[in-house]
Amino acid sequence: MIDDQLQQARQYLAAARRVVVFTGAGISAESGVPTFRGKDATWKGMPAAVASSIGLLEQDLTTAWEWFDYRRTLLKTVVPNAAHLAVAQAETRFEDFLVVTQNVDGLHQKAGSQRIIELHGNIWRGRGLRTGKRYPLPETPLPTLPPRGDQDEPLRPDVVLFGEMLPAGAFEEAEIAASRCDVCLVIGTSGVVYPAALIPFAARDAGAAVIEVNPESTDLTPHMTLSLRGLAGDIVPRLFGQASTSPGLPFTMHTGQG
Ligand code: BV8
Repeated sequence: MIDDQLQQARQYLAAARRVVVFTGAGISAESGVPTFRGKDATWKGMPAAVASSIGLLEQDLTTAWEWFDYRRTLLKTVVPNAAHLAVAQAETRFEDFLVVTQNVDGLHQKAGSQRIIELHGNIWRGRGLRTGKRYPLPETPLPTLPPRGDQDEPLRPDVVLFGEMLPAGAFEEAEIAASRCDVCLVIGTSGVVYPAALIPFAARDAGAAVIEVNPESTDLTPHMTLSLRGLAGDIVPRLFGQASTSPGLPFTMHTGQG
């Protein structure tokens, strides 16, 4: 079953020029990053979606930072897994290849991916509450909460919180790329957070093959061209012909050069 589906998925990729890879927390699970719906998706009794809400940030900036610095300490030692690496290595094999991620962990960059849209921001950056100026914040734990920028300006995490809009242009650029791609891979997402979850639909509605990789079925599954059951770290490398188990399928990627 999985091998037939993998074969089909590889054929879609072999014929593709433009690819969008849409990822969620599940692609980082094998690196040890907790998912949002996993068993430990609460903090100090608060559901992650509340701890990551604009409401908490406006009410209590310090507690909001305690939540994000707690996650930064968890992320300090994690490294990209085979799925992140396979995605990064596949980038140059296609005429157009774009990673659209909901993750704020920065693991796609660490794996070497170049073209990335971080729909929900990045946990390793801060942003001036007043000026909106961005600051890299590589150190964790942070010496002071909230961290400060120039003129002692308090900073906030440079992530998109529940109840606030996505960074201008990010969603639109991702939606355009999805509507132009031949294949959209949907890796490790439950597809419940909007407007991000509209990206796979934009690809499907434009006629692309939409291929899900997830150990469980999701709200997106009924709308997928193919839904491959399994872990990203196992399936994604095989999708791109690394460690392929099926002989005889000449694995040439379309690079647009005839
Ligand atoms: C907004 C950054 C305008 C912070 C995040 C329409 C309908 C319903 C609700 C809404 C709607 N429109 C807006 C809303 C409200 C809300 C929303 O979508 N709520 C949901 C919960 C119902 N959306 C918003 O607030 C958005 N803003 O709409 O602004 C507006 C403004 C005011 C009022 C209304 C509208 C902003 C949303 C962004 C929030 N920020 N992250 C942070 O990281 O803390 S979202 C965050 O949660 C992640 O970035 C990600 O997007 C989401 C988690 O989802 P997943 O990544 O999919 O992870 P999850 O744990 O759910 O699933 C993991 C999957 O992986 C599972 O399926 C599992 O089976 C699989 N898996 C596990 N292991 C593996 C695996 N897969 C492969 N391999 C494995 N090894």
